Amino acid sequence: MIDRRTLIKGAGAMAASLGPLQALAQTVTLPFGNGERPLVKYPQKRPMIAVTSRPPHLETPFSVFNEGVLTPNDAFFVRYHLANIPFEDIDPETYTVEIKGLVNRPHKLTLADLKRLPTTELVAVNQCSGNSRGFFEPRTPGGQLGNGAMGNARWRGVSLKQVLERAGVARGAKQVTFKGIDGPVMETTPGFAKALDIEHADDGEVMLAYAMNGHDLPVLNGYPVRLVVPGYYATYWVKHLSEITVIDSVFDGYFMKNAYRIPDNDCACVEPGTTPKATVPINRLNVRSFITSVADGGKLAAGATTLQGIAFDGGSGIKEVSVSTDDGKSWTSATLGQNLGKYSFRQWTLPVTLPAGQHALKVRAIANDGKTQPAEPRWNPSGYMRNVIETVRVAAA
Ligand SMILES: Nc1nc2c(c(=O)[nH]1)N[C@H]1C(S)=C(S)[C@@H](COP(=O)(O)O)O[C@H]1N2
Ligand SMILES: [Mo]
Repeated sequence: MIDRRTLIKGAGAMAASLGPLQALAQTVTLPFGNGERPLVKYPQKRPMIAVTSRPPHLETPFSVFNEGVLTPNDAFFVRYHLANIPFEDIDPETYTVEIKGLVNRPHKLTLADLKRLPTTELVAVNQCSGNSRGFFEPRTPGGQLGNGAMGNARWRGVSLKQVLERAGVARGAKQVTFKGIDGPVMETTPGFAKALDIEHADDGEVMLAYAMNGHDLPVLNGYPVRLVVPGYYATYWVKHLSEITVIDSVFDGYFMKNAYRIPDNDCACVEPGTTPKATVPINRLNVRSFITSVADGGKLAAGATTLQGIAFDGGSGIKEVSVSTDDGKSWTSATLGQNLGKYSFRQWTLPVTLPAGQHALKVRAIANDGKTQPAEPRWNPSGYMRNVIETVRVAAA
């Protein structure tokens, strides 16, 4: 059960902390130009890498991804677009999600109503479209993120299909839009709303999640309920979900029509510095893999060592992970860890022997749909969807 007093206290502390940040003395340096970032402490979070403070935008320190295949709630990254986030108004007893528009029975669901509906659960990666943007060359505008704007959690809630069925979708439905309680500070700024095609919304996997890794969602990750869109970029995972609207057209809100769009081609890329001719809304995650057991520029003991990391894609699942310890000249298959489902991080390990000296380690994943990672980085004007084969330079001594 929700401890209401704890929450209200948490929300109050949250509101207070949204003023001046509680900056810690430590900083981290991400491996690109102007990469120095302060570590900050927010309620319910361990020290996190600060990207911006108003609204809060926090990146997960990368070493967290080596701790386990699920990202702990207190280390999960945070991103908001608009600065008016009424945390202090969130009361689990009065909170509602409204379902309206082209439905036969428009109504509001309380959190208790939602929790009475059949439960669904899955593990899925929530990754920001701009994760790793800081590595783009030439640079693109937006948060200059390292690789920590992603996380993998076990989500529990109610399928959107269930909620739509109970409301009774009327004829002519084309899309479903989603809005949270946060909004712009100035009325002229567009609100944050997203849309999915009705078939996608009704696929039985898109979820109204009220739990994450067995606990309530942290306030900053969308308490008390958020949308989970497995396999899709985080921009669709609307937090503090409060309005679901079925519409008979393609939604033309700013965050669908103008922002979060990618070049309309197979690579979602264009010649660096150029503008795409046509764009589409960003959608499925591409395949990525990382070494997590040692950081770029790190040190290892010479001799036998076991490399470890993660791989994931947009929902076909990981078929194979290969590792190179000689800058891409030769590759060896890694051992895959437990399969937590096709939307989850998949852990991998590989024992290697590294003689004393400098080594360029690389990791590459192949997904079940046959897609793999490019050897050269791809570019688009928004700095989205980086998935180049990553290189980690280490010194063995
Ligand atoms: N209500 C609300 N939901 C939102 C956003 C937002 O600004 N407001 N940003 C989206 C984007 S772009 C990202 S990357 C994810 C981040 O989810 P997280 O903060 O739980 O990590 O939330 C998504 N959902
Ligand atoms: Mo994002």
